[in-house]
Amino acid sequence: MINPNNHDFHIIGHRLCPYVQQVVIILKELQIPYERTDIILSEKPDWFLKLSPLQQVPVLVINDEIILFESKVILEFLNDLTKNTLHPASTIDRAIHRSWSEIGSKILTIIAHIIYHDQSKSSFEISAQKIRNLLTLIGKECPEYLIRQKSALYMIDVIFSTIFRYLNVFNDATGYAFLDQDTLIYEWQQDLMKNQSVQEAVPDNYHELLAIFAHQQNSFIGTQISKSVPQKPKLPRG
Ligand SMILES: N[C@@H](CCC(=O)N[C@@H](CS)C(=O)NCC(=O)O)C(=O)O
Repeated sequence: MINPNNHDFHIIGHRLCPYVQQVVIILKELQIPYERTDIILSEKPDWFLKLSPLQQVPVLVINDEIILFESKVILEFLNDLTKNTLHPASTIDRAIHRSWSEIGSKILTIIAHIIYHDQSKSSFEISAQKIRNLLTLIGKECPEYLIRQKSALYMIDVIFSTIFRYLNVFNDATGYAFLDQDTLIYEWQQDLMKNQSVQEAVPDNYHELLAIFAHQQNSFIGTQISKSVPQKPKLPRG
């Protein structure tokens, strides 16, 4: 069994990537020491192209020799290291938990569509409505104990915290209500975003960086987020 305190963990990421955030949140939650290197996705360095089989982040490098890729695999590895503390205890609950986490993966795919492809307000709204519908479904069908406040973060919390971070920015920029207040999901969002590991998984200027990144994709949301950032910053490409 790998003891994280006796091994070097090095995460290769990108400042905004939600999948990288998930790994970083778990590393922080579990107090596993790690080193982090962020790359620019549009200018991937040669060492990264050689290292990452799918040329995507996150990649976890252990002891400069073992390469793990795909966020779910890395998260499950970290969970195994810590004796399954990121999932509920019973087998059936774990399966239910994983099923609902897949809705989170689906929402992240729609968010990527919004950032990269939705060029008009109407196409943004079609995608936003799909997210709203999925969140409403979770509020109705997902067992409450999976998302009610618990003593520690579960994997499902980690996945959804990265979603809620985006939705907060999208809401500020467009006024679109992805969630209704006074609902369980709304409370869940509020609780998760207060979490220190969730807050620290992105740079302090996340909002500005996301504005620049999304603007570079020529999408509707990019323009809206740029307008909502108080001062147009001059920051490096990301
Ligand atoms: N299924 C992958 C998805 C990771 C992913 O999409 N990463 C994006 C950044 S958020 C990436 O590296 N994209 C490569 C690129 O934009 O060239 C995982 O879960 O690790």
